[in-house]
Amino acid sequence: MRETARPVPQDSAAVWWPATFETAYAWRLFLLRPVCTALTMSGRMGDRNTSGRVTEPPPWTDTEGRAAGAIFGVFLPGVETRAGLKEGRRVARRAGFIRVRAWRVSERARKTRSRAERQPATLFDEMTGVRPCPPRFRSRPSARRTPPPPLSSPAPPAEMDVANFCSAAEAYPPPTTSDGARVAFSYGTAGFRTDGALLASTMFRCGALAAVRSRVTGRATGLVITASHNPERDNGVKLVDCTGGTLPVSWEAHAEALANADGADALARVLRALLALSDPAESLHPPPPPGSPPSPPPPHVFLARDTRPTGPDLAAAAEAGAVAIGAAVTNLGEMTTPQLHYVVYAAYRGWPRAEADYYARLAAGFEALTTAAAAAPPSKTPAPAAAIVVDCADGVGAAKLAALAEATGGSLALDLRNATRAPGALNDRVGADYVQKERVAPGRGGFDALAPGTRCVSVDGDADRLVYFDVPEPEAEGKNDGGDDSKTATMSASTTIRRPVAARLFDGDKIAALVATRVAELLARIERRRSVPNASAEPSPSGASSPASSSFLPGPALRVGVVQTAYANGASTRYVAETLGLATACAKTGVKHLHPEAETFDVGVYFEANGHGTALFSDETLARLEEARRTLSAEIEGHEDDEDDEDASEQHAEARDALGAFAELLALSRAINPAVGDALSGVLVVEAVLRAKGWTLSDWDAMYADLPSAQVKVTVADRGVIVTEDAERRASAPAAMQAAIDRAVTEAGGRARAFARPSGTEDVVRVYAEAETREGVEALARDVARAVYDHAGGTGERP
Ligand code: NG1
Ligand code: ZN
Repeated sequence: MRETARPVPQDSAAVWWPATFETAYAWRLFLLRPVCTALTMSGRMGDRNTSGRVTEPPPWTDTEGRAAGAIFGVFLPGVETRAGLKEGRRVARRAGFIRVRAWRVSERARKTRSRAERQPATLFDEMTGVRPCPPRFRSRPSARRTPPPPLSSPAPPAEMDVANFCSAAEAYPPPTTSDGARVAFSYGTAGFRTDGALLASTMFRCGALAAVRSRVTGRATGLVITASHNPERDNGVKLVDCTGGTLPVSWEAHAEALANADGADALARVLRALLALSDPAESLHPPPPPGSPPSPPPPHVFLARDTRPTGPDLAAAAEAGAVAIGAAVTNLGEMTTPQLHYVVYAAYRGWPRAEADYYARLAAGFEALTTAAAAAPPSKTPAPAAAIVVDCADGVGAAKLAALAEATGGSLALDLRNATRAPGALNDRVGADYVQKERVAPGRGGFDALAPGTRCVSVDGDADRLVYFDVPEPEAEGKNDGGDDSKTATMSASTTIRRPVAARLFDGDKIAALVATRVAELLARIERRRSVPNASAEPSPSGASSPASSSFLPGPALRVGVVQTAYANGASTRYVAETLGLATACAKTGVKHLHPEAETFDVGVYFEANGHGTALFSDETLARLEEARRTLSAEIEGHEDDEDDEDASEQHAEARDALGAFAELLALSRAINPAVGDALSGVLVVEAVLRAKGWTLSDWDAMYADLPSAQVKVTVADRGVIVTEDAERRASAPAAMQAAIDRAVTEAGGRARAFARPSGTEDVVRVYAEAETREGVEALARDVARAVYDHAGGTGERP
């Protein structure tokens, strides 16, 4: 982890001088300045285009705006006094020495890394004997005009240097198409996402956006460079808000305005407009903790990336953007998306936020969860704890899952497959998206050779999604290969992909149902209801069952809800509403929509069908649970002597049982990532719940039977022509398309349902269909795909 606690001026050099020489040395350089300037302009200072971007706008800037000779600016006495030597003087007082630092950035260096690295030391270096900065810093754009304050200083002023940013942005020109048009960027379901080679300018600008957001909210924000489940050549950026959640939807337009600003003037205009925003628009949820000053001080951006080959350069661009406008950056290197969310979440709350703290929290939660569950043993014997076989999608999750398993001290045994960094391997016929959409085992990793029923998990490229699955009896192989004819597609010289093997899938809907079931069971023990799962009860309008008056949790019953999207299988929604008696809600696709909806509940479980989700316990709920647990624990201790009284002993047993339920519920809240959906914490929670219930995968599968469903992609000329409503379950435009979909659904009959919506991460329209039979759903999906093709400008072959 490299923490740049404050902007680091790039291409810098430092040297220590005896303090007694300070004045004499500075004045000598001041007097030498005209000579040096002339030398620089004549090219004898090294690169003819050398430009200084130093402590102050130099007074001798030439007509082209270049600051020839400015490398000496740092030694001007006035500048020394104000900034450069302040630090030195402090040190000098202690040790009798001062430190002086000079900055140099060449125009060419900013354009070409390799050339910059070959650049010879300047005459200045030779004259002064100053050690040149390490080559890795040389290609970066200038940091900012003023040298950073010492580490111990208070929060930097929230002034941002738009002019410096705009000039640094010249090194990141926006891409153009082959006919010279500007590529337009739109903030999709989860940020900007496209071919990684096109993203440098967007990344640079997103760095600045994260910085501005940090300034406006007064807290650190985050930025993660990933394209999740997309192919390896793609990349993308997801912005993380200061609370640890996604960037508020209202700011997406700002992000687009910045990414698409054409030219320095437009860029400056957009930035100035953003800087004029005095509050974050949406209220921060929860409000920042009162009293303590924000740490780290704003503007500050946490940065991480997944394992894509374009990641390092794009991370450097994002960092440069944030630094150029005056923010400090903590570059965390490779991390899963949810880990970066957690870092920002923890910083917001003043919690320890190192990667090790994340593992420690999850592992401790898992241990507490399994300990609490063991105290109330399940009716059935738990399945023997064999290693869970994990498909890591050849992504960033591999190393992180290994670290998590280690943190649990062996209580979570994982057999990690597809954990390579082979070129082109990421998400290629492996990973959660592939397994969920195709309903087959990963194409690599030896999953076809596993014993039937082996517990398997697949995560996606940035490890924010997970699905469970197992492989069937060998004779079932090939029966459900989705019509895929790629029996031996070759991915690389050394890897052969076999025929897809059908998988029994446990997707996000099933995970949500499992977690919600456990929460409902624990609450029933706390609230002394004996009716969960509740097969008969009508769900109450609020989704909350009223507790018995003797509930161990004083106050109103907790409102538990499950939030899904239109892609949730109808059978799962029915199970949650009718069997569990819990509230359900449908949000638009993308965690940015599900998360806020889940926050409206005391305990909100949200999952997309693709396995992206988590469970949120509101702060008030956690405080209530903790308080009630403490009270109950004290009461139990106070009545230890009543064991002989039969009634008292029964009550005592109930109270002990409730105490165990409190402990498990609180442990659950710690084992799960509270900031966003997380495959790593998802594995912990699913394992703990299965162990607590003593369930095998078949028990879990028996919860409800999915309705047959199908997903198809249709390509159209402009997917923007489709406008959706009703949480994307219908299209308000094109009207003829929706009318045709309605006809197809009616024809399919029964519990059939279908919709079409433009993807926010790929240039396709996604069609979803669900019906009572497999034949019915295939026909429905085909008819809806045709409706899209015919009425929304389909391209290529008609479905
Ligand atoms: P799009 O491409 O907008 O459907 C996909 C997933 C989302 C979400 C995002 C972010 C489906 C149907 N859609 O969005 O749920 O995970 O990617 O990665 O799976
Ligand atoms: Zn993902």
